[in-house]
Amino acid sequence: MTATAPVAVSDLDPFSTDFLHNPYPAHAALRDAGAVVRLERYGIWATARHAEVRAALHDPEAFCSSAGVGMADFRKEAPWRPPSLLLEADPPEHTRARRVVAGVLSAAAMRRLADTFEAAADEMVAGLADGRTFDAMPELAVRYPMRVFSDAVGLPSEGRENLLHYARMVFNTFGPRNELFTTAIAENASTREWIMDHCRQEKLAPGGMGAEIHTRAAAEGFTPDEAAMLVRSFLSAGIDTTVHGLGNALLCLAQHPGQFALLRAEPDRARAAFEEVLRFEAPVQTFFRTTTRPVELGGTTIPAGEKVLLLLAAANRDPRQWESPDTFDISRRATGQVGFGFGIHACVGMAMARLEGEAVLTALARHAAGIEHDGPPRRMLNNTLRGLESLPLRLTTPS
Ligand code: OVM
Repeated sequence: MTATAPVAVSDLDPFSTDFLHNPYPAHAALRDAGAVVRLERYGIWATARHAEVRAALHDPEAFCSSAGVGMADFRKEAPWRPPSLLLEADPPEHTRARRVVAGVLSAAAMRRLADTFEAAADEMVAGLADGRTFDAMPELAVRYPMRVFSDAVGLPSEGRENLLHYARMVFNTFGPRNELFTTAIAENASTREWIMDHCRQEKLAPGGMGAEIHTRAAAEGFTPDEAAMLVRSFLSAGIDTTVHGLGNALLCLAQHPGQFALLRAEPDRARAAFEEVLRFEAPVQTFFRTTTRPVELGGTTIPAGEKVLLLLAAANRDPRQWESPDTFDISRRATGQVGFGFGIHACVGMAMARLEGEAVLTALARHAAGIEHDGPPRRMLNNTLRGLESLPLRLTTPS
């Protein structure tokens, strides 16, 4: 091309209350505005299309993570906590950290956890499937990962609620310094202390995944403090993501009874159904990258040192990629959804997340004849996570 194409601009704020309540119409507007859009309000770039989100995630050299994967640019402002050795790192450092954590979350490790995870889901769902009304957020979507994940990591029973407070804070801090961000970091000194304290080897039960991180990290040459930082990644990313994955699954199934009927008829669909939930209502909506050099994306050249917002949840509904993207359809092939990201930073815990999703959906298919709302769901607003605070449900029983 001889002439430079004009840059698409938008005044949308992807972190405003309205946007967070219902992002989907604005996602469509951003996708249609251009492959890459300049968000004037923040002086950043954004892409809401599947091909460009994937392309950026596929090129970690040009779209780096070490300057932070939120809006803040670590090259210009001090991060609010020491950067993650995993999430906020580039190769070759990232590669070493990833090797340690991936070893702990291997397919073999998941096979060892499967029976326990399935039994816990079965027991928990059976206890709720008696026709009474319950709030599915605290009583299932929160309770299940709080038990199985924390047990697997080897955390003590006392103080586990700190995991929820901490994750909510971490995911809010990927956004701009809006009210969600500032409130999140304001009064959480004791939560941060509890988390950092429980990253230490002495606090983690022998045989658990946390202890195994310490063993594997030492073998890779990491210091005990660095090993603790890798456990911090577990405690940051392991709970709230699955809480809202499960909550969003329950919401989708309550709102699409025909789809739950399909799942109930064939419980083997549980894994595919959970993947479709992650496509349709991605718990992690966005991540940022930072350009390391001038780089072309979707026909636009983004200069070096720029923040680029990747709207994962918008890519998951891009009609250029998906047929009837706004239809929740557990029969579709949702593989290729980018709710777990893509490339070298793709969710390292995704096998565990899928195990949890499959276990809970299988238990629902087994124990419930129907999933019915019993009051309006209430949204939890977060700069990064999409999920609910409250979800009043009733599980009807097979007659
Ligand atoms: C980390 C971390 C924190 C939040 C999310 C995440 C989705 C990772 O501390 O490494 O991945």
